[in-house]
Amino acid sequence: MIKNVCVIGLGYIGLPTASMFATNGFQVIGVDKNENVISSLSRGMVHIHEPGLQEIVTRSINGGNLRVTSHVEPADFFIIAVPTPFKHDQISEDSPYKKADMSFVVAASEAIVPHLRKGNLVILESTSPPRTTTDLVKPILESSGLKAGTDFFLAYSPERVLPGQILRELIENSRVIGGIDQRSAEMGRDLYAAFVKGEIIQTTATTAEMVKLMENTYRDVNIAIANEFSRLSDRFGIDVWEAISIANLHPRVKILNPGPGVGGHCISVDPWFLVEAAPDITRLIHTARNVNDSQPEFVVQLVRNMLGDLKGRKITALGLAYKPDVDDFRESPALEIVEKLIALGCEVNIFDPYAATFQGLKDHLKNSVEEAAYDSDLLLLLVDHTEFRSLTPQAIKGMQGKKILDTRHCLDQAFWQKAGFEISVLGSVK
Ligand code: SAJ
Repeated sequence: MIKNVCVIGLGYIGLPTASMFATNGFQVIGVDKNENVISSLSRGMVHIHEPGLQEIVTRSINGGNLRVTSHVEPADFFIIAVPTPFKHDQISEDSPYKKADMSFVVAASEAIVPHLRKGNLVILESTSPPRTTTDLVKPILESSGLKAGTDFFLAYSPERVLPGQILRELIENSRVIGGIDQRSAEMGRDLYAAFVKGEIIQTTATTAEMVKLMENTYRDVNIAIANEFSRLSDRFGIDVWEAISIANLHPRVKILNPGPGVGGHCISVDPWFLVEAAPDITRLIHTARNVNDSQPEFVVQLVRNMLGDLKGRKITALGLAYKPDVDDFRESPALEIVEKLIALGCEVNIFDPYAATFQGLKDHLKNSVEEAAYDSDLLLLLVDHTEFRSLTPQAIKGMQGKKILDTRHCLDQAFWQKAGFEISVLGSVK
């Protein structure tokens, strides 16, 4: 008999996951409380830019295996893939770290309660603080009168896919299934085996939650050290990129890239879940977050070094997304830098080829590099989108000043110097 899967949250993870199940033998109900998302998906239009996603969603909907709606419906399996942002409270002396906003997970769990039946499996995929599955989700689901591990089953399975290659990684990556008991983990393994070709590892729910947080925290700490190396290189007048490439020849060293900061909805958020859960034993993680969060201010200082007083200066910002070739602007350091420069009185013109869906900064967003560069004093490269790698002097000939600050080590410094530009690269400002 065909089984039903109800996926709650049709964002970057929920929608690709729903489509995967729909094209692998399941009947899928996709739920999102955002009416705009439901109405555009009902017309077959995907609201997210992700290679291959539009095709697989169209196939799922046209084939009758994926239906979208704004309310949870009964199913054999429930998958929660809603966001877990942090609360946007300012960090202060009384509250020195950012705190997780679990309201979407709570709302999704509560929405399942009236539909929960014996034999169901509920899986939480949203990145969550340790013990969320057992201490937050389980009691809510048990308010139905059914008992977890006896009447219904419950597991945590983190998504670990990279935006830009989500569909491939959903299939190929290894998958962790953490059950509140062994039966729950086994049921989760059997479910994901429908499309996962990578290894499926079973463990406890809390271990799986920690695995996810550890992966992203590991990357955050490593980017923080790269950013600190770039500041040290500035201090000592060397090129951090050359130093990193030489250090990385060592067989046990793999230093990541410094940059304008760490953005996105994952790496810049998840380490806070550990700091909030155990502030007394997470000094290193907390410091790494602070280092990466202060990188946009460091970039503003580099701009100041090149231009002097910033008031009234015209700046061309190339890139607004949190990383190359995505249309995701959440926690983007590029966006933060632009906002800081505007607040300091600069006239900032922005071009980002992925900004069509971006709400805001309308007066500043331009339609081409040429338009954004016209009359400007400095070109500030903030995101290494593929198309910026082939930037030419011709495209920015309308600039008034001939200054470039490349925060991503994306442009060929010698080439631009030869073309008559004063070009500085973050980490090699001599
Ligand atoms: N960044 C640097 N230097 C680097 C690498 C990245 O400054 O060397 C910056 C990027 O520009 C970006 C941010 O870090 O602003 C994060 O980008 P990313 O590509 O490192 O990661 P995400 O956030 O797109 O995806 C991560 C991935 N996690 C790991 O690589 C451990 C992905 O596998 C996860 O599924 C995803 O988080 C998630 O959803 O948690």
